[in-house]
Amino acid sequence: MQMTKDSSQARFRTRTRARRIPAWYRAGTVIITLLIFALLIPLDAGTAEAVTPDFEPIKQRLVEDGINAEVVQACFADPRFKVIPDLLMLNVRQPSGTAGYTRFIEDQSVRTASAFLSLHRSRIEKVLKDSPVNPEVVVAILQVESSLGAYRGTYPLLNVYASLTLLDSDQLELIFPGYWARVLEGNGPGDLDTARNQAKKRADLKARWAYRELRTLFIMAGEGRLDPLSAKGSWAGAYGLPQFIPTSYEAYGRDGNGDGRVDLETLEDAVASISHYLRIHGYRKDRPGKRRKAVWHYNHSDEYVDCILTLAERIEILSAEKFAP
Ligand SMILES: [Ca+2]
Repeated sequence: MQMTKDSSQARFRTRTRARRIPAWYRAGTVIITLLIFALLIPLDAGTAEAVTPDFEPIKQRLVEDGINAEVVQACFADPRFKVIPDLLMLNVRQPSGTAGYTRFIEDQSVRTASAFLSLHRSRIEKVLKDSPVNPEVVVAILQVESSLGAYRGTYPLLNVYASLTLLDSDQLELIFPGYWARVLEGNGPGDLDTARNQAKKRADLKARWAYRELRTLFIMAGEGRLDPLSAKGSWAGAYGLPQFIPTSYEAYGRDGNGDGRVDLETLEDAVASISHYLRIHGYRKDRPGKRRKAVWHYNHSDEYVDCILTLAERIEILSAEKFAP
C-alpha cells in the first residue's frame, strides 16, 4: 500500500516539473522514474527479496534443550548459514504424479547397480556377514537413494532444517511473500478451505519434524560427528549414501568398517546402517511380506517398495547370469 502511494507521488512530481524543464531532462527523468517504479512493483511470489528471519526463538529453544550455546551461536553466525525459501515450498506442496522410480528398474540402472555390486561385493558381503539382509537389496537402496553415492545432495544440513523450522512461524509470509497462495495454486475455489487446512497441517508437522532433526544435528555436531554446515544433503534433509536423516543416523547408524565411528559417506558404514535398519524392521529375504514391510519403513511409498524389490531381483538375476557357465 505504501509503495503505491509513494509511486503516485513520484509520478505527480515528475509531471509538475516537466512543464518547465528541457526535453532531454524530461526524457531522462521519465526513464529514471520508470526504473524506480519497476523496482517498486512486487516481484513474483517466491522470487521477491526475502526478509532476514529472526532465529532467536529457535536458538533459545535449542539451548534450553541442552545444546551448547556457543555452538548454536557460531553455527547461526557462520556466513554459510542462510535460509533457502525454495525448500519451504518443496517440502509442503503436494507432489504431483509419480516420483519417477521407474527409471531405476530400466536396463541401464540394473547394469550400473550390478557392476557396482560386482566391484564391491567382497566389501559388502563382509559387512553383511551374519545379516538376514542380502547385498542386492542394499545396493538397490543405494542406487535409488543416492545413485550409488554419486548424488548425495547439495544443501548444507543446517540450512535445510533451520529453514524448515520456519514453516509454522509468523515470519513465513515475510520470508516468502505470497507463500500460501503459491502452495494453494491449482486448487479451485470450492477446494480452497480444505486445501489450505491440509497444507497448514502439513507445514506445522514439517516444522516440528524439522526442529527434532535440527536438535539432533546439533547433538551430532557437539560430539564432533558431523559439521552441520559442511555436511550436505537433499532438499528433504537426507544425507550420505543411504540418505538418512539425523534421527535415523542416531537410531540405526552402524560402523561397518570398524574404525569406531559411523560415517554415512563411507560404503561399509552405509551398508551396515541400511542392513541394520532393515533388520530392525523385520526384513527377511525369504519372507515376501516381511521383506516388503521393512522396505516400506525406509520410505512409505508402495512405488518405492516395488522399485527397490524389483531392482534387487533384477540385480540378482543379472549377477547370476554373469557367473553362469
Ligand atoms: Ca566407520
